[in-house]
Amino acid sequence: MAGKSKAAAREASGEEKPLRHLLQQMLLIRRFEEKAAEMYALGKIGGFLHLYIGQEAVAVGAISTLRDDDYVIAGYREHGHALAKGVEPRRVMAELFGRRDGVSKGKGGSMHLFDKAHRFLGGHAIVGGYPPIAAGVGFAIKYREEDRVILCFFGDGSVPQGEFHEALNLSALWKLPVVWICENNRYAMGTAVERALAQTEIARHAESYRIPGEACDGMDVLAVREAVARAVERARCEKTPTLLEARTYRFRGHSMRDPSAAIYRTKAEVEEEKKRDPIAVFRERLLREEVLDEAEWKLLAEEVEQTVAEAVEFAEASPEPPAEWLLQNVYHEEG
Ligand SMILES: Cc1ncc(C[n+]2csc(CCOP(=O)(O)OP(=O)(O)O)c2C)c(N)n1
Ligand SMILES: [Mg+2]
Repeated sequence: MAGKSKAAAREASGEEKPLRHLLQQMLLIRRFEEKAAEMYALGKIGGFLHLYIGQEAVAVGAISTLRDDDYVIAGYREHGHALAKGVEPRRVMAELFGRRDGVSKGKGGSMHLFDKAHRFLGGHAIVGGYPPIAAGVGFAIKYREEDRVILCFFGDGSVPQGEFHEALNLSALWKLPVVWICENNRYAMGTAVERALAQTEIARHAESYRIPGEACDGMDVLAVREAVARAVERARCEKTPTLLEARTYRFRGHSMRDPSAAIYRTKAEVEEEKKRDPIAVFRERLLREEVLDEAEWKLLAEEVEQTVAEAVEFAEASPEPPAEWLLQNVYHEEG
């Protein structure tokens, strides 16, 4: 096809994960979270629940560049990152339900997903609190002379925080294989970036640490993938960290407790941003470029629905954690 894009050509050559897989992963995250919202409303999920809806292209595009033995660390809006890293949807749903088969044995909940087997290092609730952990993981990788990398995802709300800058500085100074990925969705709860940052072009904070910095369209899964692939290569081969800024938007409230009729942004703004829906845009593109047809889309969507339904069934059937588990794994224990 004369009209086929470079992306379709690369898929045909088998160089990269199929484009359809990226679409399916984004859709899985979307449907998984819509279902989680429903379960929250029914009272089956307690505590906080921060949905990633609108931002799916960032986690999916970025994590598609990794090897299985690479690491990911993220904040509290991390269901999407966990699913993209290969954590089983049913074990994530069971965690949201607070059940014993959840990834964190039902003791973590939505903000504390953790799965050692998939090198998924959380799920962290403290804004700006975990970039130092990412730097530490980068240090361990280097110390052990491995060639793995860690992707550290955080919101624009981490950028004004001190620990973030300390971690960035050390990663540059010690040449650590960390890729810093800021998901700039323009707000930290109700605070717009312009009210929190003196330098609102977040990628330019890299200049202070003399590392590469780059902004990309966080609503375009392929743009994210390309920017992250370059950064991962640099981290793996040269141990050079990069600061990436993925410009994105969350379609829902800050958390399930934040009314969607929020006063810090207008309805018109949200509606405008929804036109850039990363899933709808990518689906249209794949149809147009004949990477996918309507029948394949239907099949893909059905598979996703089934996975989500099965995740809920699994979570419902999983028992509550026993009371004796309360004090276990509070400090590090093997097993
Ligand atoms: C150190 C700290 N201060 C305040 C909070 C309360 N808090 C929770 S989420 C949030 C906003 C963070 O926004 P951002 O980093 O942009 O992430 P987003 O929610 O947009 O994904 C704040 C201030 C917190 N969790 N940790
Ligand atoms: Mg934000």
